[in-house]
Amino acid sequence: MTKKQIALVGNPNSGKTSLFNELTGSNQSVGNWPGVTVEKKEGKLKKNPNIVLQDLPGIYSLSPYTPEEVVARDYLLQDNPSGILNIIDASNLERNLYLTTQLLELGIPMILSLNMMDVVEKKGIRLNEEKLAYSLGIPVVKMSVTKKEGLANALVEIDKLFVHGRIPDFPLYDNRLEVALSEISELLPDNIPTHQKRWYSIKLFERDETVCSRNVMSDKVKKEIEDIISMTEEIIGDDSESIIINERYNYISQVVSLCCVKETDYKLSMS
Ligand code: GDP
Ligand code: K
Ligand code: MG
Repeated sequence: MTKKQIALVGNPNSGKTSLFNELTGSNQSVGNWPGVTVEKKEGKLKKNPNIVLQDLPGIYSLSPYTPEEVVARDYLLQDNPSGILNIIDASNLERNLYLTTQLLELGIPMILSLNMMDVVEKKGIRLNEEKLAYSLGIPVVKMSVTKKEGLANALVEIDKLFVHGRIPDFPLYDNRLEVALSEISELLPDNIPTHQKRWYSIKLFERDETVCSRNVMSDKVKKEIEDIISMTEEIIGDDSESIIINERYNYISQVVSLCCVKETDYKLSMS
C-alpha cells in the first residue's frame, strides 16, 4: 500500500519540529532534499503508520527567494501530498497567516493548527476558532504542543481529511485584481491542473521568475500576460508584487478582526 503524505508547513519557530516529534516519535528518517543542503525529514504517525508526515523547512512565504521556499513549494506542487497541516504561532496570528493565505491557493486540502495557545491565553487574547474556520473555510485546531494539548484533535482532523477533505476555496481579492487573475488563468498552459490554476495565475501576475521560466508559453501568450499585468498595475497604481502583498494583508486583517478579540478591548466594549 502506498503511504499517504501530509505536509507539515509553517513559519520557523511555529513548533513544527516539536509537533512532528510528538506525532511520529522515533519513526523518523532524515536526509537532504535533492540538490540543496536543506534537511528533509519524514516520519510515520505513531497512531497510523500508513500516514507519513513530511516536516518541510520553516518558511515565511512561497516566493522563490530562498532554497527553503523552493524546496517547500516544489514538494507541495509536484509530490501530490494528500493534505497540508499548517502549524502557526497563534500568538503572532497576523504575521503567521501570511503563509496560510498562500497555502490556501495551492489546491490542497488543509488543516490549520493554532499552536502556542498557552501564550495566546497569557497575552489575554481570545481566539474564536469556529469563526476562523468559517472565514478560512478549513478545519482549525487549537493546540499547545509543549503542554501536549490539542494533539488528539489534530489527529482526528487528519483522519477526516482522508475521508472528506476538500480543496479549500482560495481567498478572493480586489475585483480589479480578480479580473486580471481570471484572464491570466485562461492563458495558462494546458498541462497545469485545474486545482493549481489559481496559484499559477498569482505567481505569473507577480512575475515569479521560477514559474515564468519553467512553463512553456509562446511569446504571444507571454506578451498578453505582461499586458494584463501592466494594465492592472496602472489601474491600481502599484507594482504587481505589492498589489498581491497588500491584498493578502487586507484579507488577513478582515479575518483577524472577525475572530480575534483582546481581553482589554472586550472589557471596554462591555462597560
Ligand atoms: P520549528 O522551528 O517550527 O520547528 O519550531 P520548534 O518545534 O523548534 O519550536 C520552537 C520553540 O517553540 C521551541 O523552543 C519550542 O519548545 C517552543 N514551542 C513549541 N510549541 C510550543 C507551545 O505550544 N507553547 C510554547 N509556549 N512554546 C512552544
Ligand atoms: K527552530
Ligand atoms: Mg524545525
